[in-house]
Amino acid sequence: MFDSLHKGLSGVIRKLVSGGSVDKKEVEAMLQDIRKLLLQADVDAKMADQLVANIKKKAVDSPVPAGMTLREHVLKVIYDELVALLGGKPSGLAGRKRIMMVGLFGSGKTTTIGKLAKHFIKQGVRPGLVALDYHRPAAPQQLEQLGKAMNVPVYVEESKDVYRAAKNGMEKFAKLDLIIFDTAGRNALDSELADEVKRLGEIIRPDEVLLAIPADLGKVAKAQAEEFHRLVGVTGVIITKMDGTAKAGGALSATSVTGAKVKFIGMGEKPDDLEVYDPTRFVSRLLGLGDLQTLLEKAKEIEIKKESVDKIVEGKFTLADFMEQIEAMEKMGPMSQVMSMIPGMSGRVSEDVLKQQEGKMKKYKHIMQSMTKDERNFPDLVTANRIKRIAKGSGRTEADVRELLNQYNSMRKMMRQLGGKAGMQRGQMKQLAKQFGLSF
Ligand SMILES: Nc1nc2c(ncn2[C@@H]2O[C@H](COP(=O)(O)OP(=O)(O)OP(=O)(O)O)[C@@H](O)[C@H]2O)c(=O)[nH]1
Ligand SMILES: [Mg+2]
Repeated sequence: MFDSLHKGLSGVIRKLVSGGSVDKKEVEAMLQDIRKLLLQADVDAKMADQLVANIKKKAVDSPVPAGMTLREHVLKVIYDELVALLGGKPSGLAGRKRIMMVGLFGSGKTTTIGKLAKHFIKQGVRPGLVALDYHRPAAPQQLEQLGKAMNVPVYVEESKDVYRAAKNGMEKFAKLDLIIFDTAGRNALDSELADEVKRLGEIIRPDEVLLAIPADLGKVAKAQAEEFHRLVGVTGVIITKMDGTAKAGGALSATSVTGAKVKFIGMGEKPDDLEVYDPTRFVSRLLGLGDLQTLLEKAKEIEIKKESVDKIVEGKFTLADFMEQIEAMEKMGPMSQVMSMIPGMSGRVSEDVLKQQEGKMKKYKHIMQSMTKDERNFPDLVTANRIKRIAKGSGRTEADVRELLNQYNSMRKMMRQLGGKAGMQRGQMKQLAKQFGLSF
């Protein structure tokens, strides 16, 4: 997603942050680079021009505020303006009782409903799903399968009457916290779809109408969001398939001007591939400033225990902790995604290296699984004899087991050196990275 924009922008920012002294002329050249990058990401030319003009006015033509260097000032203005372009303040979901999902054919409505269901279940909200697509024969079954996989009830109307389906579905799930309605798509927003969506809106009276827009739609997203908005009053947009295009800037910036806020972004086909959209974080990541907050939240979600973090910081951690951390890291997602959220880390380590590290972690995990609890808690107990047994038990070589022990020892040493609780959050991220043998 956004790889080239991210690479380009973070390159410009790195130049800005790490170069020698900066003068206004250089800043202007940078702005032209930024403009070019935005156009490549399919951002509307007028919007890109406006952005550059705004930055120039605020950063170059105005005096630098006291206490700031030109460099810091420019960085802050670039950041603020990009955030404004890509949606401004994040907006959560207002109501949660009835969500109606709308969008054209194949825009990702049904897939997104699965992701939303998972998102809400994690928050302790029990949803029910109602099938409202009786045009495409397999559509209700698709929703049923999805519900089955997540243990979420699905209402399918036998009579195939979409309006009865809406009423009966609401009755059936009246006691649930949340009902999500999966409406039918069409090739275009023709009068047939318009009528249906409008009538369904009147029956359901949803708290949220979420419009699914595929990222590769680009600038056209604006017209589509506006049309749907006129019909049913779109309360939020979900940009889907962000993972599949380098040109998602068009859809994101275009919808942000319609007043319909982007609330989530879809990053893949699986139920976990949904992110709450927060323009500030998004821009931080684009600029390579990292996204500590998202990462910390993810870490919280999977409950990296405080004691285990303390142990790491104090250099007291054992192989048992190491294994726990590997498992926690695995739950966070692919290393490349995790790395892109750590300040100063994005783009520093190549995909290949990360893949290699992931392979190693898997290997280490298998080896540690073959150890006894005592061995994991007191790694110094692992003697040559035990190494032999562990290698046999895990189907790895003795050299592999030694490699793990060496890695563990040098990690422990490094962490002891890092020590201290100052800068704990940043430290914590560094520790996580260090465990993967990455230096930065
Ligand atoms: N890569 C990727 N694929 C996605 C994403 N969201 C949906 N898809 C895929 O897009 C295709 C269409 O998704 P659906 O959820 O069936 O779309 P829909 O809007 O319900 O389609 P209709 O019901 O036919 O109108 C499926 O193959 C999905 O797996 C995403 O965020 N990333
Ligand atoms: Mg569908």
